Amino acid sequence: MIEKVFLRCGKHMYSRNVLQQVQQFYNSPTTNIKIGTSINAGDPSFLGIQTSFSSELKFINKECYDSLPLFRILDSSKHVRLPEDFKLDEQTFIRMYRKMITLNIMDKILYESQRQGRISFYMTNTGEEYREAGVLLWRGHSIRDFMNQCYGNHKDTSKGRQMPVHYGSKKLNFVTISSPLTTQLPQAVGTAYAFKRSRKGVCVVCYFGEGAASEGDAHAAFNFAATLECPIVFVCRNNGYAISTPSLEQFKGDGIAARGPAYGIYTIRVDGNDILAMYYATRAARELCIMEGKPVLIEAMSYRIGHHSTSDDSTAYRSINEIDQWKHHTPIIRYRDYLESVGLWCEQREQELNKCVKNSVLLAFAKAEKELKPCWKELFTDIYHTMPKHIRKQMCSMEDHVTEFHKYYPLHLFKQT
Ligand SMILES: Cc1ncc(C[n+]2csc(CCOP(=O)(O)OP(=O)(O)O)c2C)c(N)n1
Ligand SMILES: [Mg+2]
Repeated sequence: MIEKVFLRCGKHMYSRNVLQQVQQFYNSPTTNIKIGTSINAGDPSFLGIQTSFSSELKFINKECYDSLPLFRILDSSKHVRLPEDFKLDEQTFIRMYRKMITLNIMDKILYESQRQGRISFYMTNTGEEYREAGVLLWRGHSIRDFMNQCYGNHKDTSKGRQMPVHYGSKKLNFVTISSPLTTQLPQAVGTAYAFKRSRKGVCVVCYFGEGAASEGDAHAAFNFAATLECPIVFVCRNNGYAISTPSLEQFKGDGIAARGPAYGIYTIRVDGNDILAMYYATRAARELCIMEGKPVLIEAMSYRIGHHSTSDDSTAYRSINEIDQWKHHTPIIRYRDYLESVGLWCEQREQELNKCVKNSVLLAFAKAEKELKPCWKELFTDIYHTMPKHIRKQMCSMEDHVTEFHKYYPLHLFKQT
C-alpha cells in the first residue's frame, strides 16, 4: 500500500500511518533524536519546544538523519499498482498525457523560433512538464494564448509588457509569473492568509525552484505560512540547477524538504519524474491544506534537461553524459510506458497526437506572429487607475518623439490606438 507521508514537527500528525512513519524516521538507528521521552516531572517546559534532556554532548548534522524518502507510484515494475483511492477515469489519464506532449511540442517550436530571431527569449520545460506552464495548460489556457504572450502582440493579456514565458491568467486564477526570484512566495502566503480569513475553503499553490528557495523571502514565507497557519501548498521544483549553479553549491542539508519540518510544515518529497505521484501528492496536499488550514511543502525531485533559457548554454557547466542519463527517465517517457502497459496508449495514437498537436501549434504560431503589436501608448496607460502627472508627461514627450522620428520606427506593426 502506498502511503501519503507528510512530516511535521510537533504533536499533530496527519494519520496513524504517518505518525508511525514519522516515529520510525526520528527513532531510526541513524537518527539521534528520540521522541516519546518525557521531560522530568516538575521541570518547566520551554515555550514552543517539546523535547527531553540529555546528558550526552553531541552536535547533530545531516548525517544524524535518514534522508527524507522519495514518494513515487511509477516504479520500474511492469505491474504498477495505483493507490486504492487514486480513482481517475481513462479520459483524464489520457488528457494528462496529451497536455504533456502539447507542452513538449510547443517548447520545441518556440525554442527554435527564438533561435531564428522570431521571439526574444524562451525557456523549455523538458523534464518538468508538471511545472507552471503545464499547470496553466491543464487549466485550459489555449495554445493561442501561449503564442500571443510569447509574441507580445495586442492579443496578449499582458499587452507585451512581459518577456516571453511570463504567463498569467486572471480567468484561470493563475498569477502572472515574475522574473525576480521568490517575490511570489510571501505574496502567495499573504493571499493564502486572505483566503483563510474569507473562509472560502480554498488554498494557494505556489511553485518555485530550489535556487529560489535560497532567497530570504522563501524563509520569511515558510515561517509566516506556518505561524499564521495559511492554506498554501508550496511546490519546490528541485531540478538540480539554478542556471549554472548546481544544487550541491546551493545548500548543504537534505534538500528543500528537510526545511519543512523545521518550520513546522507538513512536508513530502516526491519523484517529480513521476506524473502520477505528483498528481496524487498534490491532490492529497490540497485536501490536507484545506482540511486543516495549514501549509504543505512538496519537494519535486527532477532534472532540468534543457538549458536554463535561450540565454544559457548548459554544456559549459555540465557534461553531456549527465544530461543523457536523465533523458531516458523523463516524466513523458515514464508515463507513456505506464499508459502502454495498461493498454491506454500505442505507437499509432502517439503519431496521431504528435501530428495533430504540431499542426495546432504551428497554426497558432503563424497567427500570433502576424498580429499587430499593442499600441505603444499601452506602456503608459492601463497601469494606474488615474494616470499620474509624471507618467502623462513622459507619454507626451514620447508622442512628440514618435511624431518627429516616425520614419525610423516600424509603426505599421503596431496598433494605432
Ligand atoms: C532576485 C533574482 N536574482 C537572480 C535572478 C537571475 N535568475 C533567473 S532564474 C535563476 C535561477 C533560478 O533557479 P531555480 O530557482 O532553481 O529555478 P529553475 O530555473 O531551475 O526552475 C536566476 C539566478 C533573478 N531572476 N532574480
Ligand atoms: Mg532549479
